[in-house]
Amino acid sequence: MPTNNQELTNWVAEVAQMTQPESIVWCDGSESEYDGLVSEMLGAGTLKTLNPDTHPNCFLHLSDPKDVARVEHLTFICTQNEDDAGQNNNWKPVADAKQKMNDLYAGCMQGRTMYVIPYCMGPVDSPFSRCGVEITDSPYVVINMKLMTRMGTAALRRIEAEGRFVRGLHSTGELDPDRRFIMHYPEELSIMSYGSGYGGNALLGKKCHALRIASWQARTEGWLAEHMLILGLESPEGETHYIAAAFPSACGKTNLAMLIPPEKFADWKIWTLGDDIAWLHTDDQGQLRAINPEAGYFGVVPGTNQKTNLNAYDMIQQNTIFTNVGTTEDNQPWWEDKKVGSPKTDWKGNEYKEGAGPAAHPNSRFTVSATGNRAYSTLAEAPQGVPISAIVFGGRRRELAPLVYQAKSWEHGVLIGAGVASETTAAATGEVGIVRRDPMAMKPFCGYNFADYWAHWLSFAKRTDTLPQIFHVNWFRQNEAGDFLWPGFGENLRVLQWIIQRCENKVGAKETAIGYLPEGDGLDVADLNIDPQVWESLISIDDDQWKVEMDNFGEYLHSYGDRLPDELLEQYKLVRSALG
Ligand code: GTP
Ligand code: SPV
Ligand code: MN
Repeated sequence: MPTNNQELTNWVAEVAQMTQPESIVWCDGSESEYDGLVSEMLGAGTLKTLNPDTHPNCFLHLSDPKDVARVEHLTFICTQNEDDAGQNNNWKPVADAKQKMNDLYAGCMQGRTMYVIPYCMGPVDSPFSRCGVEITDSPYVVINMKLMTRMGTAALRRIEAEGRFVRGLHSTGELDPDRRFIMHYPEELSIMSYGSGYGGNALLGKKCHALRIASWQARTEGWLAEHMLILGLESPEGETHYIAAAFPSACGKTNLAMLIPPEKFADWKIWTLGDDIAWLHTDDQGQLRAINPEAGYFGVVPGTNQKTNLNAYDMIQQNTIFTNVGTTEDNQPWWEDKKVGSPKTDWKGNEYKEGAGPAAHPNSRFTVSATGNRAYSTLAEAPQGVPISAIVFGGRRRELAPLVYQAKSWEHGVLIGAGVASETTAAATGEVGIVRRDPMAMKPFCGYNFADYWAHWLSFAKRTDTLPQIFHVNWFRQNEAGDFLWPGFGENLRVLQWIIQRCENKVGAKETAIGYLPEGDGLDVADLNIDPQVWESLISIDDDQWKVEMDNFGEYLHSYGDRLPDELLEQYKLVRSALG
């Protein structure tokens, strides 16, 4: 065995005995290993080459049509006490869950290769990074992990030095939704996944490790693991502020993290640190700092075009794995709102027929190394991370939530985060467009009881008095015809500028029951020609609607019973009574 770590050696042997693979491959993370796996998959037909002239080194993978998104109803947190998982999670007793999974795993890799993938979430030389090992029988998982994480020999050396790692076992199984589970055992830092090859269910370093398991670890160790992008906003004077923002799945994180400023602000610059996950800690000066545990992007394809996200559009012209998009006549990838070309085949590999559904699945994805992004920040690899000036929560709300507002304090900001609600999207199976509560955009990803999680967030006020300001944004207000009221994308820069100006006390705001909102020309939109009435509706609140919202939110909070922190309830009462 190519490691001196006895625990890892034993575990690999145990898993092999249970799953009976034909062979075992220890992944070193090299380019040649990646190329070899790609060739094998091309030979097996599980990967197809895209047009090498227009899209060099790009490949298409089509999933089983019943395996195209996260499956929240089949995802479990397994703890000794049910209350530790909380009502925000599905729970199973540890022993029952293991029994179920071991039954599924018995002999499941017969005739297949078992890959052992050591990986590091975060820069390999950062004290804030954490390692894991994923065992899988899917070469698709290996090539995606190669692009998404620091994977291979360097990670294995760190595991050997540290002597600890998160264990993740994955098998594609039969892709039968009735034999599909994603189990987490936070008390022993392990994950078991069976029956899905889709991103969040199968790339165990991502949501399973870097959010569900890491959030648990973070609570015990005094840091935060969040569903957040990290960006740097550089002013024309060359000053950069870092912002971390949590929006639910398919609600705009990748797009914001790669934003290109509109012409009027062409001398401003956005740098991408991360597009999905942030690990936050306070340094010895009390400054909150963030690292991105990932090294690549698993991004939503539909909607990506030269106007909405030129950085992403250009990035995915080469060295990219596309999952579940359509193709054009000349074998280029195609998706809805690409604005160039037209589809010949759809995401099921059939001939595209107009009116018979989209060519690309609404949750089709690109996988690409972060180094392909021309706006990738040089500090994305910094072991100490970047200092965070502002934390932003957001959701997809066609009504109610204004374009932007600011919390009155850290504690009030935690209440705002806990109050996030958003319309469901195609990132998870189930109905789309239903508003549901999604605190801190972590409903599907918090590995423990939300009441304890909010208490953990609140506890940061006692660690330091230099915490970031907290904001809430909503890019998705619509009129009755379903048109977006705010242009979004690049124009979101204006909101980021307001946020930083508020952090520096450089612009006034109007105080309302829910927080501070823009006033006058404090948020610069004069040249956007937004109807004044529409603008007013974007930066004001409807007290009656908000009373209903807060009453619903209050019921939700109370459903957490005695574990709910008193401080959160106090904050809630302040806002509710201010609404009258
Ligand atoms: P996950 O990877 O699932 O966590 O998603 P995400 O939060 O990174 O979302 P992403 O940036 O991929 O955006 C999801 C969808 O929302 C895409 O189809 C985007 O085109 C669209 N979108 C992003 N930003 C905006 C915006 O400012 N306005 C509007 N109208 N749509 C947006
Ligand atoms: C999300 O659903 O929030 C994603 C994609 O970022 S997945 O990796 O599938 O979770
Ligand atoms: Mn996500």
